[in-house]
Amino acid sequence: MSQRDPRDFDDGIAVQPAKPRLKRPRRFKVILLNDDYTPMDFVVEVLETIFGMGRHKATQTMLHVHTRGRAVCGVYTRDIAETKVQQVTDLARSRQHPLLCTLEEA
Ligand code: TYC
Repeated sequence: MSQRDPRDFDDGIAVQPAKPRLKRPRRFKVILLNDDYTPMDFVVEVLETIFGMGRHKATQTMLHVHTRGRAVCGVYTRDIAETKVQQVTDLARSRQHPLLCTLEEA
């Protein structure tokens, strides 16, 4: 005798599909600010080592900050963005440069 497959019978109960429970994580821009004292080659080094840019993109981004005042270096989830800001700040201070880096929600 064939078995009653429970998937074929809802016994009159209306079944509401579950709502998707995961929201997209908030994203944060990491922004580098211009100043008059930090050497250009140090900024290029930061963009290469902390933001994974190649030499050409790092140089273009540094020059954008130098001429326009600021640039977005990358967009990340909050923890990663905060870590990038801390890494930039720690490296700059260790070399005694006043370079500023900050976060903005994307
Ligand atoms: N303005 C700096 C100079 O003339 C260079 C610089 C570029 C500094 C980008 C900070 O985020 C910066 N040496």
